[in-house]
Amino acid sequence: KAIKAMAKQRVTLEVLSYHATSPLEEAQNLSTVLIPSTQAYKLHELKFNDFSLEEEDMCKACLRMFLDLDLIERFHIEYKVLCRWLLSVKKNYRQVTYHNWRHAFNVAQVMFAVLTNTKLLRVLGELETLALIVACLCHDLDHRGTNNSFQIKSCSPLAQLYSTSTMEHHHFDQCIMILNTQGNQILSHLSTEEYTRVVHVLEEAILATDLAVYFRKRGIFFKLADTKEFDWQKDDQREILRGMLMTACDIAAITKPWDIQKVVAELVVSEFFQQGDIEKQELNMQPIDMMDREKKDQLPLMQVGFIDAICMPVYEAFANISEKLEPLLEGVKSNRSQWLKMAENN
Ligand code: 5BB
Ligand code: ZN
Repeated sequence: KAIKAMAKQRVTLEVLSYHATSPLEEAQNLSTVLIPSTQAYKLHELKFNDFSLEEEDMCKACLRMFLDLDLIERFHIEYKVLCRWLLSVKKNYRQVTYHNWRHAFNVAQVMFAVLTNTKLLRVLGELETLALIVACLCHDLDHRGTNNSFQIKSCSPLAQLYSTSTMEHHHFDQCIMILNTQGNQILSHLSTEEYTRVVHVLEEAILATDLAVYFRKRGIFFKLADTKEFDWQKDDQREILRGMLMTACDIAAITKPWDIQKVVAELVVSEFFQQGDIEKQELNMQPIDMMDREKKDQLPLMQVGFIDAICMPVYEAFANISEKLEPLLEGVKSNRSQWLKMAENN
């Protein structure tokens, strides 16, 4: 325990709490501006354009989601604290190509759209909804643009701290540190039981964004969705549902209209190539094809593989659970045929 604590001190020095130096404090500003409607931002749309909002509008859109879900009233969240928390979360994303604040925001938006377009909002209830929205916004905090296997290969301090789900544990750590930072404590008015429960759901949800966890749990979920034998009253089934929702939202770019999917795939691949470059130049290792610039013509076929192995099954399951979610599946299918067409022209 003590050794762990020391290792942790070395790794996660501190979070950047949002802290304006100008008298026109940014959190103060954000807390006083008018927040446009859900319709104005198109937040209910499953085909929401990932690039439609500027940095500041993404914060305002987050406030809109909290307002519309009635989370502020229900959990007595101080509005200015929420503004400060959002700005802190945003600040603790790095300027990497893909795993940045915009990605976190887009994941939260899809979660909002999925929950509000279906009965799942009622199924999950306010507390789990709060935990899931917070989880989406925080699930990639302090991402360095490199994956778990890179942490292990490079012997990063993070890998010494957490041998499995390395980055996901770190994202959760960062999330908790922000929630515990003075002036950022959006959960401070919850009862002890509610607080404990939110943090537990939050941890499960962030850890569920590790692909390895998805593979471990998806079998049960697909069976429930196939046979429609799910009973969302049962805690264990709801837990799996929440994990699968996190995956579905995390990779939702694959369901978006082609012009958006194309741009996101370029960002993903550019981050992969940057990791591959470091592996070649600094670790003297041969990167896997996916991260090797020399193999970039394999991209379309890799996307088809990604769709078949990871994406299609999860959106098929959700289409079975709610017909309102069929557009996600239609989107994946349409992108699959686009990538296949490109692969054939290669
Ligand atoms: C993904 C798992 N990885 C360990 C090995 C490679 N695969 S993959 O073959 O399915 C693959 C996925 C290969 C290439 C890819 O992108 C090239 C642009 C992707 C891929 N990954 N494509 C995407 O559009 C996206 Br978005 C992603 C991001 C996946 C992040 C991890 C998923 C977490 C799910 C819980
Ligand atoms: Zn993510």
